[in-house]
Amino acid sequence: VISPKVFVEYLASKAFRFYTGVPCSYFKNVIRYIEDQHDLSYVMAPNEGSALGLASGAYLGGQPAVVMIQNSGLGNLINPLTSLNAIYQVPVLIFVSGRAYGIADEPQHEIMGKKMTQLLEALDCPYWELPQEENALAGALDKGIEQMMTRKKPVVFLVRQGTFGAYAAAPASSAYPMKRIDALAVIRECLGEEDLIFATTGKPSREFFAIGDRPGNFYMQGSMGHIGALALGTALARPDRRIVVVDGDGAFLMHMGIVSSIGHYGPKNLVHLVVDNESYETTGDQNTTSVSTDFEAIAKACGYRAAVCFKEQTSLRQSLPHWLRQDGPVLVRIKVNRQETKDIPRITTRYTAAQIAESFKNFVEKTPVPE
Ligand SMILES: Cc1ncc(C[n+]2csc(CCOP(=O)(O)OP(=O)(O)O)c2C)c(N)n1
Ligand SMILES: [Mg+2]
Repeated sequence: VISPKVFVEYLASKAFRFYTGVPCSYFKNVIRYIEDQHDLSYVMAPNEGSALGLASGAYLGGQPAVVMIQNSGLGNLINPLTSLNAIYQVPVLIFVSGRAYGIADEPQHEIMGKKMTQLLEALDCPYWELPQEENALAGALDKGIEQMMTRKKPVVFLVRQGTFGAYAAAPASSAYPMKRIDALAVIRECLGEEDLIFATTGKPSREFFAIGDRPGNFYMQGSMGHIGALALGTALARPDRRIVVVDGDGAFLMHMGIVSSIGHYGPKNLVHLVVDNESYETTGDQNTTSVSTDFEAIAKACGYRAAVCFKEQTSLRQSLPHWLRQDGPVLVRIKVNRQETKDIPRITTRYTAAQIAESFKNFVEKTPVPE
């Protein structure tokens, strides 16, 4: 086990003071440690490709930089890796967590966990496993950094589960009275029987499943940030069915461009809910940038017919049925706190991902496509 302090201090001694990424729970304590250091910065990136862009810009600005991501986000990073860093010869030190890498894990991680080393090889990207013992750390990092500088390209360290030890940071506080699961319960109460629901990646979909599974719920397991696109596709294919998206702030920010597409095509049958805790709660409660971003203004500027925000349960319960029946697209931002709900079951204990898609599609097909 490597202490976050030892890891970060060693990197800082090699001039790495600029860190960026999208969180994985494997890096939870490292991110907290960096955020607590006055002379280091952790820059929140909306997605992994942006993280590599940010780190590359820092390098051009004279600051060598580190990217920390989950392996699920390797897909997002490949575009700048191949068409920016490789050809412009911009070195960046990248740490990639190994979900489903040599361990049993959730199905959404399986393919990437098995194939990521082959992917890195295909991309001519040098990679090593990060040692799990502190006494091997300096040697391994030195070798990687040396290769990165001489070859003038990004190098990757794969990080196994449990590599980093504990770091006790003060928990982030939040003044909003509602818990995420309570907001989800209100949403569940207000749904019509025929409504089609798309619930976002991570704990929001797990909690929504726990509150009360119903036909017509699509639970996104991986593919973070793409729930809006999925819902827009179904909304356009089935203008006769009401589509309700249950998004998270981190996921909404990840591929926010889809908001412009939703606004542009303007499906009347789509309501976009964002359960906003200003956090990537699922991966260990790291801050997102949502605190400083006006989602309602963005939605309206992109062509949504209305955008509203609720901060407590009573008004949400009173008004949500109205907004769910309005002509869309409508954005409903729901501010919730960062309190964790323990022991939420995994959806995969009941359904495979393929079963989720199949039963959803069957539910849609119960009513024929209108002429
Ligand atoms: C491309 C990608 N990057 C990172 C992750 C890891 N991940 C899973 S859920 C999650 C946080 C989601 O945050 P948000 O949408 O705000 O939901 P919350 O957990 O806060 O309710 C992250 C970072 C992932 N699954 N996919
Ligand atoms: Mg969140």
